[in-house]
Amino acid sequence: MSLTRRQKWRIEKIQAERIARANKASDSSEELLDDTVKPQTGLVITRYGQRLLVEAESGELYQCTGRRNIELSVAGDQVIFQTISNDEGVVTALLERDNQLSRSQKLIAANIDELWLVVAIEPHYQFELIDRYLVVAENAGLPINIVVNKIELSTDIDKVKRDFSMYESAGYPIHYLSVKEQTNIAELKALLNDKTHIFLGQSGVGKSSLINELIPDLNLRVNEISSKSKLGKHTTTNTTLYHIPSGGDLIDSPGIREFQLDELTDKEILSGFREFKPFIGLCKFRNCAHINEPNCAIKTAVENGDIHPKRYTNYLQLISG
Ligand SMILES: Nc1nc2c(ncn2[C@@H]2O[C@H](COP(=O)(O)OP(=O)(O)OP(=O)(O)O)[C@@H](O)[C@H]2O)c(=O)[nH]1
Ligand SMILES: [Mg+2]
Ligand SMILES: [Zn+2]
Repeated sequence: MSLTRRQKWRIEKIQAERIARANKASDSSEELLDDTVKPQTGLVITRYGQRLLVEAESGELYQCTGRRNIELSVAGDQVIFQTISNDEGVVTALLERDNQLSRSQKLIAANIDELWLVVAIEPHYQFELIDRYLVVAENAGLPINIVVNKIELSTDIDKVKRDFSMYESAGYPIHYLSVKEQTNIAELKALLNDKTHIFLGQSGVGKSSLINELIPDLNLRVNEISSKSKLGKHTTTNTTLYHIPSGGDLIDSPGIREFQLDELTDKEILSGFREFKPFIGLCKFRNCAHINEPNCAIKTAVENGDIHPKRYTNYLQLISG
């Protein structure tokens, strides 16, 4: 049903009134906005509820609130803000994002160049969880790497490598490392320059440990953030961006808990299996779910060895769960 011109006009009028009201009833901090203070661009370092920690181009950090009528921003966002004191400000605009990563409709971070899915020997990686993370990451359209941490705890590294061969043949670079024993840390470090990288993965796999290892003075930086925001000791409950002194940014994120599993749609799941892509649209039935249908191009690809059989069973498991 299309809207009549009159309906459209009404909707626009209501929206304009809402925005005007939101501007009027703005935060008390906003009333402190001084027209003589020049707006500047900033980078969102982290978000605590409704508050943002914003870094000015000078490197100074400001605790900010956002104007009510602008979309909430997250780590990695570029914003326009105005200072209201020597460590506080108000965000007045959100700049356009290159990309954004969300889970269950909740925004995690923005303007990311590469995603690193971290798994470990302990807590032991689970394929279903890996595939869920990959589906989320693929749907954000980001380049993805897989890190297998704590390899020194493995008694059968060949088995681990066999387990990850299906991800390798799907095109994901796999990095085996141990933060504890410094295995392959230098190699990883060399891959992280001059871009924004996000570390994602189950709680306890060592994302923060790895970031600490990659940024030697991070403890300083963590203290700096927590003393500024006055929110006590840093724990990974907030997605936070850190600068590598030699260039590049790392975003640490909290690991998910069981009850936070994403509700994935069949469409998202299908586009989350990147090696299926060349075969989609080639099945006999246009609405093929690639389960029991005859002449299914995905199943044929599995039989021909173009898709790893374990990846296909993982797909079936996700789609039926
Ligand atoms: N044995 C071993 N333990 C490690 C290694 N890397 C990290 N750990 C330990 O794993 C535990 C969890 O590490 P964290 O860095 O807090 O894990 P995280 O992924 O940031 O977890 P969340 O913040 O809860 O999502 C800590 O006790 C680390 O010391 C490793 O290579 N080997
Ligand atoms: Mg952590
Ligand atoms: Zn099919």
